[in-house]
Amino acid sequence: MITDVSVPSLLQRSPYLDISLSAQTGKGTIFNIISGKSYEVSPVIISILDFFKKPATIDGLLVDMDLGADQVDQALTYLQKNGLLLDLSEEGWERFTTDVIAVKNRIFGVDAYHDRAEVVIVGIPFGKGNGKSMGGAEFPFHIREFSQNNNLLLKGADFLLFDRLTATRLQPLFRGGKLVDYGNLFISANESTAFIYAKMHQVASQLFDAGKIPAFIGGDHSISYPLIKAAAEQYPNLHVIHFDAHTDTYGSRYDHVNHWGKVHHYGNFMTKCLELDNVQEVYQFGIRGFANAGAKARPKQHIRWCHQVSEQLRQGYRFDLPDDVPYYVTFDVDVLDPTVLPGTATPVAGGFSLAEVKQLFDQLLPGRKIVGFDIVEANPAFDPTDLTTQVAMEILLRLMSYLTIS
Ligand SMILES: [Mn+2]
Repeated sequence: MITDVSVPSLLQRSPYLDISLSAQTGKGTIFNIISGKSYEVSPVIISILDFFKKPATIDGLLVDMDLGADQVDQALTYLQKNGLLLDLSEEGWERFTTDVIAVKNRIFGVDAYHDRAEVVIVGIPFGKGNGKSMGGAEFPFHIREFSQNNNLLLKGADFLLFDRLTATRLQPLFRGGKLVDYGNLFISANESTAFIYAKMHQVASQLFDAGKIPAFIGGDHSISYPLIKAAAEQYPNLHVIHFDAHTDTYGSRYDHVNHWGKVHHYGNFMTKCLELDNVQEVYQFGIRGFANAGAKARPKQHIRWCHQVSEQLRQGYRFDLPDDVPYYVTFDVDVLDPTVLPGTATPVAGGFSLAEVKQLFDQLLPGRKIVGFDIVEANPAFDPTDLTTQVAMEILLRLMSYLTIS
């Protein structure tokens, strides 16, 4: 508050505002590009924002503008509360530059975000990281519509869809508001790709910091890099379980130029993850196809070929992964065979059946400390029958069933 000037706050106008002043009405309009919200304000407010174009303290403002301290106090409180003016000396000011837009058709009819939530579903409607199709951006909207159209409220009886063990594990999650739907990351067409990735990272960091388990719904696979980076900052011994037909460590001629402002893409996000010190080991399941003919594992990368895993599952082999370490799970739906899941931009023949994925989950996931997960590359543009959405929905529920909640 401005009354306490012993340590003057350093304030700056949010860089994500579109401000206009109407000569006719004399009123100003502030449009927050990040949140999509707009505010009608008096010209005084606009002058205050103008003053804070560059970082400044309020002392300067009081001298400069000849305003009453009460008036200024009110104005600054209003501007800061709405994320229009940032206090650069306050820890966590960055969170006001990002936003998640709530949705009305929340998945499974769960609550909107609140502090008691333990598992938080967040849509990341971003598809520009996939060079073949941007359709993955539609999936967070699509899966919620699917949930609503099928009246999937999952308050009780619907659990009979699943085997008893899965149903038993899911029930506590749907009680007492432990699972919430946060909405979608707000993405504006004006934003650079690098900036959008930075926002994903910020939103993920806030959730990890608050001790929540985020369940991200993509989006193409490039989104997983900022999400895993945020997880690894919170959990320095992070292990990643990666389901995919692809290793996503591919080079591209675009990597050497700043192609469309991209910092990485769907085909090399794992290269970037392996470079993170806090990512300890990465276990890849389902790798196959001609794109991987010459695949060699890098340090920390453990490739489990699809045909090899299928055979091992038949023989009842136990996969040996470390216990008592935090895991992040990234699930590219193309790990499934295209006959099971056709709706993805880069299908690869010879993938897992749904039964194999269930078996693999049951082998790998019980008792693990899963700190977050994502499901990516489901693409409604290639999914006229909704088969992909059905399967992705089942994967989402099954992954959630292994989470540890209080
Ligand atoms: Mn893939």
